Parts: sequence; structure tokens; C-alpha cells
Amino acid sequence: GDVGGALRLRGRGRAGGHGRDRPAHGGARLMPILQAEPFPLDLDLPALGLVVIDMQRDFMEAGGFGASLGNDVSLLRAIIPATARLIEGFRAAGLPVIHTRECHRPDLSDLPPAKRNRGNPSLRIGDEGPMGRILIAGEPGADIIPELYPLEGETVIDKPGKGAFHATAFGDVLKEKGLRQLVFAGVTTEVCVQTTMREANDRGYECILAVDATESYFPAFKQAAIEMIRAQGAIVGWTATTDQLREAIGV
Ligand code: TIU
Repeated sequence: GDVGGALRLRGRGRAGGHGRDRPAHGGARLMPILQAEPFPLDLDLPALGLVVIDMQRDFMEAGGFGASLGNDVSLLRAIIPATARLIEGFRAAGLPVIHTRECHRPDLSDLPPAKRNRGNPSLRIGDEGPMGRILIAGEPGADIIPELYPLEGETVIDKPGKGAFHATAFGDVLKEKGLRQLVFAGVTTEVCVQTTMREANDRGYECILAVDATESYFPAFKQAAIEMIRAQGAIVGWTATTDQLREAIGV
């Protein structure tokens, strides 16, 4: 039944509900309201998917790309339980989960020199590290952490950029799945997550950032990203917690 308002019918107070507002199979409603910020959002469950960005060992574990840039990777591990609950919730609701991995071809043909040479990392992309070659497809470090590993049949997008649309099939996959609303989780908030959200927002998707399932190496950057995304009347998108999202999708 209705819990805390999240599953309230749209247009409550009007006579009856109709069409997609009706509960399906006596279960969760197809258009529940997500208690998001900066204001509630009507979800369209058949068009809702979860995008988990780059939860890879290279960003989350010692000896990977994140650490090579001088970051404290332990900060990122705090979001693993919430992210697991979010993924599990989408799976339980029968909604699609799409995973991305930032990585490059072994021959580096999709790695612009400007990206490889950026900054002064201790290990560059393509160099041999303790988890294999840094950010190279097929290497242990480029794979998703075991706690959040994709299920057989879930889409995994390997992407050479920070955004998921650049040089990938991501946009085609979203269209093929009929998605129109995207929940984003993953790392890091202000780099790959925010870039992908902005690209999706420009392509007409309604985007929601799961605030406790995303993290940055810089807490101030995470907070700033959250605030700039939902400012100006959700200029880039909405924000919500894992609990709010799970309630809205009826799990
Ligand atoms: N360095 C950093 O914060 N992030 C990245 O390089 N990639 C992603 O965010 N995935």
C-alpha cells in the first residue's frame, strides 16, 4: 500500500486515477512520486533505469588509477553498501541496471595523448600496475568491484571518456530500452557522474543523482556538484537518497 506519500497517486483529490496511474498487478504503481530535491518528481517506472558509473577497482582500490593521481581511495568505499542496496532495489523491481567502466583499448588507440599525459600521475593510463595495466579493458583493475558486480545480462558500457555517451553505444542502449528517466550512482560525483548526467540532461533525459551512492575524492566537490545539479529548478536534474528511491520504486 501507500507508504509515506512516495506511492501516492498523481493528482490525488481529482476523481479517481486512470491509465498508468493505476497500480499494476495490485503491486507498485507505475507512476509513483519520488520525494526528490529540489521538488518531487513523477517517476515513469517503465522508462526508469539505473546507471552505475565506474565502480571499478582502479578508482576504489589501492594501486589503481585514482591512487596514482594522489587520491585517498578509501573515501570512496563508504558508498558501497548504499550503492549495493540501490542496485538490489532496481533488480528487485525488475528495472534495468546499466554499468559503465572507464577504460581504454590495450593498443591505446582510443586514448588521446592529452588524456594520457595529463597531470603528473605516478602511473599513466596503460602502464603496468599492481592490478594490471591502468584503466585498460580486460585488466583486473578496470573491472567492477566484486561487491557491485553486474549480473549476467546487465549492460556494461566501456567508455574511453569521462562522459558515457562519447564513443560508446550508451545512447543507443538507452533508446533501445525505452528509457526516459535515469538514476545515477557511482564515482566520482563531479567527474564521470556529473559529466554523464549533463550529457543525458541535454539529450532529454530526466536525471536523478543518488546522493548516498556517489562519492568524490573531494567532499567539497561532491557537495558542490549536488547543489549545482539541483539549483535553478533542477537545471541538470534532481537528487534523492537510496531510501527515497527504493520507496518510490516499491521495494
Ligand atoms: N579522477 C576522477 O575523479 N575521476 C575519474 O577520472 N573518472 C571517473 O570519475 N570515473
